[in-house]
Amino acid sequence: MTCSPAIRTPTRHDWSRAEIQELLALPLLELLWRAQAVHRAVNPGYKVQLASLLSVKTGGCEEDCAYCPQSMHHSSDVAGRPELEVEPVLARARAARDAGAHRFCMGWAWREIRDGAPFEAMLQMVRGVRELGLEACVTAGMLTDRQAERLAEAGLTSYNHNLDTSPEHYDRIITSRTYQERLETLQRVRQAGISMCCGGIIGMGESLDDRAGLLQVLANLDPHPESVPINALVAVEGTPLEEQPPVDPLELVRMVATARLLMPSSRVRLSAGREQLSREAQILCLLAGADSIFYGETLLTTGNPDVEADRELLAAAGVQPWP
Ligand code: SAM
Ligand code: DTB
Ligand code: SF4
Repeated sequence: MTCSPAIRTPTRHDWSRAEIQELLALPLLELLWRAQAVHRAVNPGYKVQLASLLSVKTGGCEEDCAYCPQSMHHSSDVAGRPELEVEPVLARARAARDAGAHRFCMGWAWREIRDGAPFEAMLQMVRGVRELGLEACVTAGMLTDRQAERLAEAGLTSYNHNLDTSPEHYDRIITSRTYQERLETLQRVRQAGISMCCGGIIGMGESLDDRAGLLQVLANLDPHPESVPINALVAVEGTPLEEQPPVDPLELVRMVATARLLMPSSRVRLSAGREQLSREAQILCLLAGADSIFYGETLLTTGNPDVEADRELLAAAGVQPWP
């Protein structure tokens, strides 16, 4: 057990599910006050990191993730967009930087990274994004030790690979790969010295116990993932989850606050689902512990608030983009 110098709360990796359930179910203001104490202590001079997302290879994915419009198993499959080449990707990264982004995240709708021309192009993209002075994050499915090493050599800051939900709920959402495979990929990322971006989604019909279960697995990773995206399901027509009711925004606030309490020094990202949130709900999420948002009109295939709305959001909250 280590102690963050900024706070007296110990950083733990032995959370029980019952403890986490208790936090998630606290009276809302009590949960917020506790989370805020940690949030303030670890983030002096609080700033929000703006991360831009770009889908490099869209759709046609072999996996059957029930939430995802890019799975070839769903009628929503958005395949058909050409895979982007290095130069246009770097042009988008430059534009994102000029608009104020500090991190550039690139997605590939793959089950796993394959060697060959597309992987060589990915490495060039990573190098190019880093040369622009941006953090670079890639999300592209499973990878081998050697691929992780090569991504690290190219300067990759972070690899995104979400656990999505609890181990128990997982099989109801994805059948084409296992939780264990997800954990092994994360281990390879760590081994290569790349920082880990790992979180999940709420609003997929999971119970409170499942939410606690996801947070338990994340918080008991040692060290904690440096980056924890918390997504609210974007229910896309044609996916098996198209009829899921929208999550109560206060549930998202609870999830963010609990993530902040469990993983004090991690960057907690308020991710998909912001388009459906009021300005006030988003500000509550920032207050609860989020210190990053996705910035730019699209996520991978779905919408995100436009840049102007996000500038106004931050101005209304009185916070600056990071650094
Ligand atoms: N194929 C890679 C993988 O699954 O790791 C990378 C791309 S995948 C689209 C990245 C993440 O986006 C998923 O792990 C999931 O958490 C999130 N995601 C995908 N569709 C979503 C949706 N409809 N709503 C919320 N989050 C979603
Ligand atoms: C993450 O957790 N959320 C982002 C990022 N990591 C790659 C992706 C959200 C995707 C939402 C659905 C879409 O736009 O296709
Ligand atoms: Fe493929 Fe990733 Fe979508 Fe799953 S979440 S279907 S792995 S692109």
